[in-house]
Amino acid sequence: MSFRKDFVWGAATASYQVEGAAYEDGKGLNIWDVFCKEDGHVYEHHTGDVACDQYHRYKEDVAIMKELGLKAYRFSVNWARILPEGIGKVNEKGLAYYDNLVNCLIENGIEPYMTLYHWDLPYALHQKGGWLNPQSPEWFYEYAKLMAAHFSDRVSHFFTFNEPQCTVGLGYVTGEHAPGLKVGPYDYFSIWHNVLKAHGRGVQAIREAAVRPVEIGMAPCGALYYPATDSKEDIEAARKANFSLPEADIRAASWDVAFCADPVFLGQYPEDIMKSFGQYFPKNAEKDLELISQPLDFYGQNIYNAVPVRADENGNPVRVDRYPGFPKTAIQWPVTPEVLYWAPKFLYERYQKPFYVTENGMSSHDWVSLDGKVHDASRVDFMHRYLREFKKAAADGVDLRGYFAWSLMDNFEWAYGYSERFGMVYVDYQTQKRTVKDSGLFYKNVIASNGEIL
Ligand code: GBH
Repeated sequence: MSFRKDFVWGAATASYQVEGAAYEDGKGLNIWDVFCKEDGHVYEHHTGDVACDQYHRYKEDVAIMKELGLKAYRFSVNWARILPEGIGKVNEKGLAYYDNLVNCLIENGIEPYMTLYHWDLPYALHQKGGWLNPQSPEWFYEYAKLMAAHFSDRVSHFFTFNEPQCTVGLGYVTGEHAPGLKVGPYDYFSIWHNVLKAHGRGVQAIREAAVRPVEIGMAPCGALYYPATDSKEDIEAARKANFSLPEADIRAASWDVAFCADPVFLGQYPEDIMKSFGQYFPKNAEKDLELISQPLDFYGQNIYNAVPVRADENGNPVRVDRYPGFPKTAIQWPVTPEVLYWAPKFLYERYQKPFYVTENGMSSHDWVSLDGKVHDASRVDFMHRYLREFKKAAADGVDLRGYFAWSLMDNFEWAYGYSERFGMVYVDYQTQKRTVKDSGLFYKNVIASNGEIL
């Protein structure tokens, strides 16, 4: 068996990473606007002020998507463009931008997949304590309701949060991402819980306000594991590793897949999390689990790489060292195609929902060659290898619905600024000229054959 006939081949981006127009048309500030201006956070003081200027160039970008044959575009909404203060007064020009984008996508036969939160919290809400404020789920409810009421006539797929793990783990623990804080365990678990409550309130808001039936999900990330060999024991150890805490440390907790997905899909926090950290949770947190586990329509996961594990004599997972010279991408992430077979399989088994890979891709230090083209041979090979493994998961009966390449185009890679390029389309930031890379052309053929060429 291969990919379904209606399989969704897409590409993803996020508002702060591509839009630019940071100070235009009534947009309010968000935490990244501020974070990038403070010393020491982002590579060479880069900012998303202009980024790929998609705000002004969306028509050109949609034309490229059409040329590639994309079925869907997963983009995110810059909350402060819609609600400059995060709540309250609506900025009509912000709504107009997304109206234009959504309409343009639909006119070109590309389905909009809308993410409500990809890390750009309105700064006005940060000043009220951001995700630490117990009111934050209600702020998100208001915003989500507005978005669903306005867009659900044309948008039928919504994501509440992109990678809540990074919001909390990088924004509030390591401080690598905005707002750049390093909180202690009491705040950490409150923030985590508030974000999950906000997700639940967001789902309720979308269902209440939607004018048509819509599908709602999330796009989490997390540390993933695959078996080092095909032995039963190693497979079982890998299954265990994917849903348990490797060590009782809040940094590790942030990347525990089950810490986010169990409450959201199964209505409970994992036992090992509660055992190690229960004392830090807000009082009566379990009362909110019904809210947090609002029924969802699909399971999405951003997948980049994974760690090989084997079973020890008790069947517990042990990391296996990679051999010297193991392939890695420019940003130093290992190349592990087998994750696109094992992760969908393990996640589908546990959460039993139609499955999307909501992001997958790699960075390489591409440039325009003398022939005017961009020959990103490593990315072509990466996509080929990963997608072949993904196809095996389809053959194995995992209910695969879609795949979103990260990213459509090179963009602002957070703390790395523009120094890492993840796109299938090259962006010259000096001229804003776009060039489809070899990987874009490869993906076009994958899509045209519905994966048969893999
Ligand atoms: C995604 O983040 C983002 O959604 C996107 O905006 C970004 O541009 C893109 O990927 C590329 O970075 O191995 O346990 O230490 C992915 C961020 C970074 C999340 C590594 C998991 C470490 C988990 N990922 N991280 S672990």
